[in-house]
Amino acid sequence: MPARAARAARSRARCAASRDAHAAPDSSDSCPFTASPSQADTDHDRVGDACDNCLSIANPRVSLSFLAANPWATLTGGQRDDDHDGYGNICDAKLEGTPGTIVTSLDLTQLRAAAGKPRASDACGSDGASPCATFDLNETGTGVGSGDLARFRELILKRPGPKCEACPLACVAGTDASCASAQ
Ligand SMILES: [Ca+2]
Ligand SMILES: [Ca+2]
Ligand SMILES: [Ca+2]
Repeated sequence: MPARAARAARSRARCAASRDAHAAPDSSDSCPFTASPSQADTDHDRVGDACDNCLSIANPRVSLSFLAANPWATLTGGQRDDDHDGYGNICDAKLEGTPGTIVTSLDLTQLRAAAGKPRASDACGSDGASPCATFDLNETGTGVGSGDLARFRELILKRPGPKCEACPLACVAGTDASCASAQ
């Protein structure tokens, strides 16, 4: 094969293997849908800084089968984000129905009203009707509990995040959950 044709063939092969059009193939790309030439990953959770919904806290993407097994769940960029605001659960203690942008004691009141409830139910918060998944702040266990309270204490008096800047994070929901129309 002439050299030029060989170069073109190699280029086509690279494009086919990398959907964000830079050198890393999707199989090893920390951001397969967002251009991330440096592949930087500050919190070492294998989600690149350019597409991480919690930049400074490790929160790996869930498996491809997660939503089928957990239909209450919602993801952005393949990571847990059950209120689908672009901030992963693990860095987002700003809970539904509380005013302001900083996590306060009002959010703690909501979390306490969710204590002991199964994360798959919609019986949480002070109204007893909020999705409990949004209170699963440590993304661990089947209910809202002491681990989520411990995570909350790390987040109180802070804003949610930080997350990747200006990253379009696709929202994907299980069959019982939903995504906001505008992300
Ligand atoms: Ca990361
Ligand atoms: Ca992270
Ligand atoms: Ca969130």
